[in-house]
Amino acid sequence: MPRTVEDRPGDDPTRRPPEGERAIRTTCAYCGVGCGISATVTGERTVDIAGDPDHPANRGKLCSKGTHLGETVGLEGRLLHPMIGNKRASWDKALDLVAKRFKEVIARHGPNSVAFYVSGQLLTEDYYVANKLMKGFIGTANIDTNSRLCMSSAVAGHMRAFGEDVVPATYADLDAADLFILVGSNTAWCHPVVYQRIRARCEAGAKLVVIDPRRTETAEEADLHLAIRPGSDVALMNGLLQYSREAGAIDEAYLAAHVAVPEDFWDRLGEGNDLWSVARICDVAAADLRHFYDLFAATPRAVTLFSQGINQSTAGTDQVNAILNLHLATGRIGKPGAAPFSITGQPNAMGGREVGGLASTLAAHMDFGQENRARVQRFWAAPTMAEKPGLKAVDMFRAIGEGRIRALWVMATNPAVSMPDAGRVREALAACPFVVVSDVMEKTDTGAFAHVRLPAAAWGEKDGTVTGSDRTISRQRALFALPGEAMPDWWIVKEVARRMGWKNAFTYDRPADIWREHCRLSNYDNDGARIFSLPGAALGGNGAYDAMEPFRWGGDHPFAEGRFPTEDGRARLVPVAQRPLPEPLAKWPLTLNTGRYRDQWHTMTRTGLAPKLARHREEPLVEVHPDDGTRLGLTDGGLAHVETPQGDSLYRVAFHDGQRPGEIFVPIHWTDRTSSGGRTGLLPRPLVDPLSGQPGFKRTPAAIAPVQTRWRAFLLLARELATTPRCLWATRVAVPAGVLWELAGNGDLKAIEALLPKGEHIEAHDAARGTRRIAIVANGRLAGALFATETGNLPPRDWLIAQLAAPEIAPTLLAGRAPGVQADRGPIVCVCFDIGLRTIVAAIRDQNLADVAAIGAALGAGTNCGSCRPALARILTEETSNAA
Ligand SMILES: Nc1nc2c(c(=O)[nH]1)N[C@H]1C(S)=C(S)[C@@H](COP(=O)(O)OP(=O)(O)OC[C@H]3O[C@@H](n4cnc5c(=O)[nH]c(N)nc54)[C@H](O)[C@@H]3O)O[C@H]1N2
Ligand SMILES: Nc1nc2c(c(=O)[nH]1)N[C@H]1C(S)=C(S)[C@@H](COP(=O)(O)OP(=O)(O)OC[C@H]3O[C@@H](n4cnc5c(=O)[nH]c(N)nc54)[C@H](O)[C@@H]3O)O[C@H]1N2
Ligand code: SF4
Ligand SMILES: [Mo]
Repeated sequence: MPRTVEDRPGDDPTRRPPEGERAIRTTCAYCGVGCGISATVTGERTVDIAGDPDHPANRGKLCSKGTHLGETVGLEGRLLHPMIGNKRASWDKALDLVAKRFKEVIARHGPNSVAFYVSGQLLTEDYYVANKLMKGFIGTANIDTNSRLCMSSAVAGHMRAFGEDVVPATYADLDAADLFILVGSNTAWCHPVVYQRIRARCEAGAKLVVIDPRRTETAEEADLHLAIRPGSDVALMNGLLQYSREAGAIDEAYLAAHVAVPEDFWDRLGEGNDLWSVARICDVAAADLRHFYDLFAATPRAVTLFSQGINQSTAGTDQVNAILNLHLATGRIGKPGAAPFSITGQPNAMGGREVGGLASTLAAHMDFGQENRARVQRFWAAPTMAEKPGLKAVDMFRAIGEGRIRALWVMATNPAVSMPDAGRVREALAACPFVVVSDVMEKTDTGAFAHVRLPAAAWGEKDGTVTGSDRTISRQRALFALPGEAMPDWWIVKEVARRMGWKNAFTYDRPADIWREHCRLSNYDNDGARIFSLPGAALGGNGAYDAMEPFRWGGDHPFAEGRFPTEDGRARLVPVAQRPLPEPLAKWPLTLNTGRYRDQWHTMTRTGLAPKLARHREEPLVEVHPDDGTRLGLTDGGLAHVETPQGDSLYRVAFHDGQRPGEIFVPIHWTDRTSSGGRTGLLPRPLVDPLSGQPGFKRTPAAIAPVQTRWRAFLLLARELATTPRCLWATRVAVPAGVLWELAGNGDLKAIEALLPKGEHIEAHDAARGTRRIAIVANGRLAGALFATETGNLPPRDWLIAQLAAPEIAPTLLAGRAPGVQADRGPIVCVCFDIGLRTIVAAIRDQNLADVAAIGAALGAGTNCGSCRPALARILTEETSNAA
């Protein structure tokens, strides 16, 4: 097996410079913005991260997640060897076993009895090989991706309107727009670098409208925030189209030349989409709605950006088409600064679409039409082509649960956490006769169900390409040698394909070989009917691949000429109507919304390693409107059970008047590895959009109830625990030099004390308050501490956390504070410079700071990645109104 940098597959060892010598240009591991990174390796597993000033997606900027990538490249927790069951196995044994079991199941039960569940976090080259193996050689389209949960409604919407899945915008359009409409997107947290580009344009006079049921930090900075009733986006957009028509803002010439309009389109739109009806359906003030509609009608250069508030709905595709209708009908497309813009979540969601990684597409933007199948079969010299679309994610896991799929391979995704109704998904995984999981981490909730676990190369080790939201393809480049026995995903899939008998079709030695084949397929028999075509220039040799600069396929404005990839060359207006929104049920009076935190990525397998990223939100919160909270007997900072028909989970309550009454919000990030409750995947229904198959994650009927515990505690440890502490509430965060568990429960504390490491005990007890404080000293340093109380207080964690790294034990350790006075900084707001809320508030008061820039000048806060700038703005507003 190749083990060193020099002999890993396909590497040009001369390319990787010795440590510290020269920066390597690569792409961020996280979101679909696709920021370029300039990485300088400083040691065996250490790297300095900076934004790449020459990358068109970010021009040097990075958000908090990208900035702190260096904290996540260590090897702790990594899966470094193939595992069969709980035993280490050689690659040969593991790969042979996977190939053999898949072949056996296929021989007995046919190709449709096996499945791959893959991910937008694979590189394009990985994705291409997996898709080819399944659809051309195994002969079924039962390969779906977590992008099904992410942007499949956008794909379906694009196909209906344009005839092909083409995003008609680029980031440069953001610099030219006069109006931004962010619908169902918490851009400030989830696409921060795009958001900063939008803010920069707003500072030059552009307007920002945010449409989100919650008042997010994105919404707080908007010129107008419409906190619509969840699920009412079609009404809102149809109302706007109708209003634009009345205001004379329809581009009749554009429609006549370039768009097919169904005969009764306008008549149907006219019904019930007047301003007053829409204001009622959306539950917003008619004056605000009119303000938005007037702005749109008056502003030709408008970009509508949308993400999960639109896509993750059982009406997601209709919601997407309502937005596309608006842009087509008003001619706000194909011109600088005018476009509908689906912003993608994962780093390579777009690359997955390009190779055809969804069960509903074949390859290279071709569907399962007769001609396409024949064409791809010819190109691949494939023995058994998939005949029709395969099972989409939710149906796939249902089929596994019903025993129709008997062998599953999961790559780069964590469905035991992230699928809707994840309790059923776990049952399905447990019942599946053969489960393979390729992951970079040793312990994941999904890996716990695997018969075979395969160690994949992680960011910083892998090599290949990704495509960002605006069709820009960039290279991810390896910074480190492959650790342990980890191997790139493409190599793993290829080796299994070869062992299944298809040696000649899977001969790749390096990612560049796969890339060239992918480019060729995009151009194969393509007379221009498919816009997706990769330029010949990218077809050069390995050297050209290594040196590849970011480039965009499809040009800046693929529809600039008004020609669309449909049979008649016209785009389509698609009639869509608002579906009735059900009234809450007596048993489930609330609507549960789920989404993301600024500094965590999905199931936290990587961001969970970075102490700085843990500071922004240390526990999973359920955000509740204060009126609901009081009415339902909750306390701010207390615990609560959230229950839905699918399951229940536990959260810390946070009152937040930015929630609409009747609606609650929880994060998606916590897992069984990082919490006892707080696992959100258990809660949503497995209901999907009928066209795209994307689950409706944002609107689940729910109930909430307070939970009391006898004691509260925290456990500070220099070493990771093997298992989650057993008590009602336990959540973990990484801290410098260790981990911190926040705990609460009713049972005996002895079980928790037993988790402390061996060493000398220092203890203090206060029976009256039920307080116990224990510190463990080993080799003269703090190895662990447990602070617990029934009725008393727990000290701030900051100083104690720092003691894990202190060279000696402070005499005041059990008091939880330094000798002398120690000001508590409060919750950390700026993670880059480690600045807390109290420090910021004090500076605003003492130095009369009037704006975010002044805070930056005084403290540095917000001047690096900028992710906390919305939070700083809010603190300023609060302080100014307090002062008044
Ligand atoms: N920090 C961070 N960034 C990320 C990720 C991460 O895990 N962490 N993940 C990446 C991925 S894969 C994705 S897909 C993106 C997701 O990025 P976003 O889509 O911005 O994130 P979400 O928090 O899922 O949801 C967006 C918003 O939709 C709103 N919403 C809910 N229901 C409705 C509705 O009916 N109508 C409207 N108009 N809005 C509604 C929610 O209140 C929420 O604020 O983020 C990417 N970036
Ligand atoms: N309730 C609710 N659920 C949701 C959502 C929501 O908004 N609400 N959003 C949905 C969306 S949009 C998304 S994208 C999904 C995300 O959900 P997941 O894809 O399940 O989340 P991740 O934590 O990103 O999982 C990636 C896994 O791949 C591993 N990994 C990382 N890099 C590599 C690699 O190079 N190779 C391999 N083989 N493994 C790797 C990581 O360790 C991790 O275990 O969640 C979905 N689920
Ligand atoms: S916005 Fe942040 S997470 Fe997304 S690609 Fe850029 S640096 Fe990475
Ligand atoms: Mo996503």
